[in-house]
Amino acid sequence: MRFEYGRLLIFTKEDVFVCFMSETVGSLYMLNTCPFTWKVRALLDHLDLPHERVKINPLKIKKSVSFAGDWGKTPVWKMSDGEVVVDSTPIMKRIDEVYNNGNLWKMEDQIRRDKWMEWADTKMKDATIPILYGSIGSALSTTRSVAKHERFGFFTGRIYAWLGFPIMWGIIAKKRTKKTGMMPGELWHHLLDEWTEEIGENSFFGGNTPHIVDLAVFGYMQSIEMHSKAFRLIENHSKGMLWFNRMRNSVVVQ
Ligand SMILES: N[C@@H](CCC(=O)N[C@@H](CS)C(=O)NCC(=O)O)C(=O)O
Repeated sequence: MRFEYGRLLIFTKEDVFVCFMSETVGSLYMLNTCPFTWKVRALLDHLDLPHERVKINPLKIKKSVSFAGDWGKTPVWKMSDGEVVVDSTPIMKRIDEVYNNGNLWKMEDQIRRDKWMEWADTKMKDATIPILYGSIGSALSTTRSVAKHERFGFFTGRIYAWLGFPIMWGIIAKKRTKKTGMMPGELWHHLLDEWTEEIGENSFFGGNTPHIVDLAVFGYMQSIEMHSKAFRLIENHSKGMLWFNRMRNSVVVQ
């Protein structure tokens, strides 16, 4: 039992976090290292919504979220009234709609909003695998870190770390890096240049306060931050980090 995010949490055998101080608004079925899960977490934390986090075994995703039909991926969001929403961006919009009057998704310039949400969900998404697994060293470091952070069994975690890294590095990351022709760190710097240029003189994409698009980009970056070796490659983007730290401070609960 311990305090986290200002709330009393109890770790049950299944590693389910149960919040006690207030009623929960729903349950997030998640992987600790999944970038899409981090997007939803960023929103839930920003709105300070008490919720349950159900960590699932990465080798049993389909079974663990079978209540969501054929989706078979994380994150899955189950509202306290039983409504199930899948896919990170629709989950974020639905949570904002139900618990925040849709205020974080609202934007006068809807074309700009949709364009940048799409940008985050394609460009940032595609840049995440290469930065985590783009070199043999970072691939091994990431698979070991994933094994540590996820709910694998004792042996399967170790097998994943040592057998997974050549696959992630040699096949998956190589293919994605080839697509852009840029090295992973270079690609992230390029994206953060585009992102900070779009924000311009404002503090956030949303102006003085973060928008859902800010939270989505923040989520992708937080999923990298947990793997310190990979994050070092983007930490030296000064404008990007200024925005990242502003985001961190804007989150109600940390
Ligand atoms: N577009 C989805 C992608 C979800 C996704 O690919 N999640 C990964 C984990 S990070 C997953 O569950 N993969 C298992 C699979 O594809 O079978 C989202 O934004 O939520």
